[in-house]
Amino acid sequence: MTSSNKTDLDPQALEALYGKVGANIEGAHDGRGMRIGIICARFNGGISQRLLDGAFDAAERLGVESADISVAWVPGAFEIPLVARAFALTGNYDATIGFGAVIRGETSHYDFVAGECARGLQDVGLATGIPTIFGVLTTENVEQALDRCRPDASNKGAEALETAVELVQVLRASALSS
Ligand code: INI
Repeated sequence: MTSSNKTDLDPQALEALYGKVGANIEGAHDGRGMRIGIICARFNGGISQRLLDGAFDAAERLGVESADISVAWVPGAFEIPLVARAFALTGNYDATIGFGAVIRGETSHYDFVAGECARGLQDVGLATGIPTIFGVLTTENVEQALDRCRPDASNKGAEALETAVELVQVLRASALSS
């Protein structure tokens, strides 16, 4: 997960906290046995595909079987939440992730598409209790989008898959999942 060096969590401060609180819940990065539904936008589909590649790399690292990942393609980012909801309601998935790119320079309705996709995914997660991850890039230009789906550790698709696994584990550990 990427936050700046100045704002990163200090492991020593965390260690000090452990002794004080009743429960300190963190999600293990262990995806064994998890089933994940991924929804990809065909608009800027080359970006979705690169994010998907990153997600599959991370899945392998964290023990998620590729056979336990389902991928659905939709026209654009605006349509992602509806299919995320359908995945979540089946009861067959531990988490869902949306992949796509909304690029400001390319659209006059950037704010609507990006904002509604983010809001819709959050709504799905809150309504269903299934971790629903916003893996859609929202950038000023194509170069920024390409920069965030390179085939290395900085790939945002990999980050989204890691986030999904971590959230599933946090909910399990805190016994908040239904
Ligand atoms: N969809 C995207 O995924 N990214 C975009 O940048 C984009 N632009 O530029 O408009 C986009 N538009 C399509 C939108 O997601 C819907 O598919 C369309 O409005 C039909 O509902």
